[in-house]
Amino acid sequence: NLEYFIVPAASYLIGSIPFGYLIGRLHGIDIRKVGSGNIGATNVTRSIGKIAGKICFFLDFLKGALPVVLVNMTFEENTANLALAAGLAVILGHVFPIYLRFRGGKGVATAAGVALALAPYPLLCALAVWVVTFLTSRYVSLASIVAAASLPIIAALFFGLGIGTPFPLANSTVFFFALIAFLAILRHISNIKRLLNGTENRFDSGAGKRG
Ligand code: NKO
Repeated sequence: NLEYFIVPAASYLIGSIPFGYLIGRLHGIDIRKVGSGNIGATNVTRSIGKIAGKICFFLDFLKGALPVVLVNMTFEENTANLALAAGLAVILGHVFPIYLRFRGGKGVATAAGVALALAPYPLLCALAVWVVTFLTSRYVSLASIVAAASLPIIAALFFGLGIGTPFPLANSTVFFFALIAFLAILRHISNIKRLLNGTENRFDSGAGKRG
């Protein structure tokens, strides 16, 4: 069962590739020192521009989906546990990247990629929750927090109704979504503090504070 070591290790290294940081470097800035200081797509959009932000989101998202898709393609049976292990490892790589002294992003785009590969319908619903929350509040961070919290609930509903389960381990998947949502929300503590004291930046009103 060597794959239970190799797959998570390789996934962690893939997750560690800090696309937001690399895009910043290409533009001659250290993304960790501008805007919110986060290496995610939101801060790349805020600090560099819309196209760079979209590229960052796409690459961070793809990086999440890739290990899970590869596991499901490579291993014939019993892929469910290994796919979950790959998904967790790639998100941990993004949040605690070895190349940036373990100081990485908040794991929203990468977790969305993992979730798309594991359970596409629940992820699409969580995406809708993200869009509605963002359009009504104009806070990216709030949208990410609410969408993350909604994902395990939506997945439990879908699996409970027997819809959209391409996957044998429904209970483990719901638990897994709860775990990655908890991690993503923990990474938003500085955003939550700003939301509570009214200093969080709305998306269309300039740069955020460090944190
Ligand atoms: O710089 O602290 P900041 O204001 O940048 O950034 C806060 C932001 C950090 O996240 C990002 C990634 C941007 C993602 C945008 C679109 C995401 C759509 C995802 C929908 C489903 C989410 C499921 C999450 C499962 C844990 O928040």
